[in-house]
Amino acid sequence: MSNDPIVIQHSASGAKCIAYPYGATITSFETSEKHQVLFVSQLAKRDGSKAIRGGIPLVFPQFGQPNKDMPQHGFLRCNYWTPGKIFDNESEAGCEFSLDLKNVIHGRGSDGKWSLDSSQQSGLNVTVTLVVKITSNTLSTTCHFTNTGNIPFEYQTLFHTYYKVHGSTALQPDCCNVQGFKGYQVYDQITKEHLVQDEERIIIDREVDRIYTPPASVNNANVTISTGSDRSKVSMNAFAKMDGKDIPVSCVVWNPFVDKAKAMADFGDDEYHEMICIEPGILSGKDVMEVGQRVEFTQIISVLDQV
Ligand code: TA6
Repeated sequence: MSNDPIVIQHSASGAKCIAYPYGATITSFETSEKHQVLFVSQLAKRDGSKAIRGGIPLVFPQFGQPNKDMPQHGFLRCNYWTPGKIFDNESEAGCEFSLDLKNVIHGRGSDGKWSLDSSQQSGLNVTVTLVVKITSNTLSTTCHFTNTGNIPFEYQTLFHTYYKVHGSTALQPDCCNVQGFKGYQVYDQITKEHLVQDEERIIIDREVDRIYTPPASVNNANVTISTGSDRSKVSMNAFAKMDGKDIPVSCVVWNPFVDKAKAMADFGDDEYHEMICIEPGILSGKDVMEVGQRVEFTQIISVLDQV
């Protein structure tokens, strides 16, 4: 399988996006003002040996590794997708990537519903496409899932988005912070504590690995992220529908900080100063896709203050 990067240019605005067929992982989005939105580690592997450390890795059917027999964060980001034709018109440019589960060998696990039997068959099947679109200052990603098998399955899915924090200022609250989660339930994956987000601003002052779950009345995620000493700001809006019905979208905020940064071979020891992950996802663990059902999950990233 080719892993040559796919370069999407929006001729009308000069915006540009790069994505790899391996994992259908977007690794770069530059606005019409040449402002880079995404972070990729200098040590990231781009040779298909492991998921790319940065950009927008795709997570499905599990977040984390509840099924120990399947890779952490599932198998979308560690298999080759097929890129479709690039489109480029006055209003936007983009490309669609598709993944046929029949070609997904790595990471299905060898027990449980997702594994293959001796004839390489599985009761489970799902078709997945990723549609990437860019305009002068926005990057949108939509995953379409269809249960094309003959049994229902539980799933989680998430855009594991790494934002570049300009000027290496992720630990400076006035340069890097996230707003929009006030009133959310919070599960801290480090301390195992459950709490409610009562501060408007979230900052990075330690290893941060928290799941933010919206109150009952909220389905979509709408956050504003300050992304560096250049005073740049990004808005992120995420929403999901199952056969047209809203699905609540949670979000993970992650920064590995000192120790976790040192522990990752594909991440520079000091790179935690240069990034923040804001990851919208369907994470309840109780969401089921019945046979024939379709889920559409979208993330729209807009650069607000280009400098
Ligand atoms: O999204 C946060 C998280 O689940 C962290 O716990 C950390 O493991 C991060 O994802 C990166 O996971 P990865 O498998 O890409 O190293």
